[in-house]
Amino acid sequence: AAVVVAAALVPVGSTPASAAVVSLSSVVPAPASVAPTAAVYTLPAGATIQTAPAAVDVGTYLAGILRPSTGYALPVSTSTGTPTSGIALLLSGADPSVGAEGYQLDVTSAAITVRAQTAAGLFYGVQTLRQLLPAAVEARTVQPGPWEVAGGRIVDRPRYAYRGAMLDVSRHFFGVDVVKRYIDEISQYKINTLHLHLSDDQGWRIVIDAWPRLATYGGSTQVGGGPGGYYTKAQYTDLVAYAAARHVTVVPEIDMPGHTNAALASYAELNCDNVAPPLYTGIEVGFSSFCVGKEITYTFVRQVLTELAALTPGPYLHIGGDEAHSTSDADYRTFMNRVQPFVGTAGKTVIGWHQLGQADHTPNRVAQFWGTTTSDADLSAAVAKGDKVLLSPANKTYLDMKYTNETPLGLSWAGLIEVRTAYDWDPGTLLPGVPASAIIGVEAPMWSETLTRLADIEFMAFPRMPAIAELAWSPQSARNWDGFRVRLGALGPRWTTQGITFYRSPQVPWA
Ligand code: TNX
Repeated sequence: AAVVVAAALVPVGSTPASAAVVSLSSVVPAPASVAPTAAVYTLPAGATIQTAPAAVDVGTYLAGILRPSTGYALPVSTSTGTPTSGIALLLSGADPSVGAEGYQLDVTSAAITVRAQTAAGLFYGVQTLRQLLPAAVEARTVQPGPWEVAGGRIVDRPRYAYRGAMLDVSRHFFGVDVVKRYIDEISQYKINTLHLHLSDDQGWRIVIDAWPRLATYGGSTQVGGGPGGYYTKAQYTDLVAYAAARHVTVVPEIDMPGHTNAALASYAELNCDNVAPPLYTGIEVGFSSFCVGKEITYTFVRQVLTELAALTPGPYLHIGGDEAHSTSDADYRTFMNRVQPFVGTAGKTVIGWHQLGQADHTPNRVAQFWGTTTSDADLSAAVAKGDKVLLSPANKTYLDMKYTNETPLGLSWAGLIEVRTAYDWDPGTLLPGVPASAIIGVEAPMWSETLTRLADIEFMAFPRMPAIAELAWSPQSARNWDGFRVRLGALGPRWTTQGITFYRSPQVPWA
């Protein structure tokens, strides 16, 4: 099922109003298979969106994208009949190879049909269709059209089940609107998991009823001393639902036993010496630790994780475990071996940074690798114990690393990450000691020590987040840098229309 990843734009000579029809082979992430035809579909003003009853939400989502720019009514109707015109989203008849998240897209001169086995598959088919329409479709005011789509068939499915992005809302707090916008952006590229780093030394960002000062005091500042903030349970639940409507699962993280100054500052009794440290607004790491020998530590962690699990429909709770430099190795194991079962008791699966490999295995545990080398003792221990592995190598996937020495934002401890560095590697072979079958996916973390607003997040994410999304979605055989840089460059006008701030990497031929 290899694909030809060809040039991005195919000129259409006879239609002066539209410079070009987007090529079926220009989609990011690259589909598993693409078969173009000479046909062209033109969306008529009277088109309807026909959906299977169980996929009305996907139809409504598509209509929400298309109506403002086309000015068309695009009514959404439920029907399972064979479509003869307009756009149909069907839960039957897809090539069985599409599996649980894939889709089949057929474009003829008469109609567009997306078929899948699930609403998620249809949602990804819709994201592909969206990219095949002219970039002006992303405008929020009526544009002239015509709304043409190149003919052919795409049969597509993801390489990995876990396709992640992480946002650090602790070092700088980002409100619900910013996080929703980032969810919209990642879901365009078929990312299905948003990991929220909800606690760290600089801030605690979620209300916990049993320990209210975590949010009201522990959340009251951030790096640089600004006001910080936190999510109420209602706001957090709204975020989780917004993500779910875009087929994104939220994975909440409470980082421990290190990275805990905000909690220790909020409750003196959590400290071994019963003295609360001051709030922290710098960017050092590794100086804080929960008090491993105190029983109240475990009461606290159990209550926090239980409340968090109750807010979390997804399968995972992330318990951090990185850079616990102020916790001895023995204490680290003692702490994690006591804490991990709280996650299982709350009905969730443990995920943690790969240092967690030091602690006992728990069922289905995931170790998130953030190293910069190709082997690591803690990771090997995790894999030997049966852990699955999520790949976030810091020197390739860290969206907070600078692109070049001149990048005004970001850090550089893991290296400079230009677009090619982020893109040009194979998740299946990065770690020679880890069998490909242990890899569940790839995640791109965005740490926020230097990032204070949406435009900063976007500048660091674009174009590297779509690059990592392609690693997680596309078969290795469909990927190569020479084709990718052209497909990426063709997305520039689309991002401009969407109002996305992005880095115009000199490695990419921007359209
Ligand atoms: C390392 S990676 C950290 C974070 C920092 C990040 C900055 C990891 C698990 N820990 O605490 O924010 O570097 O790049």
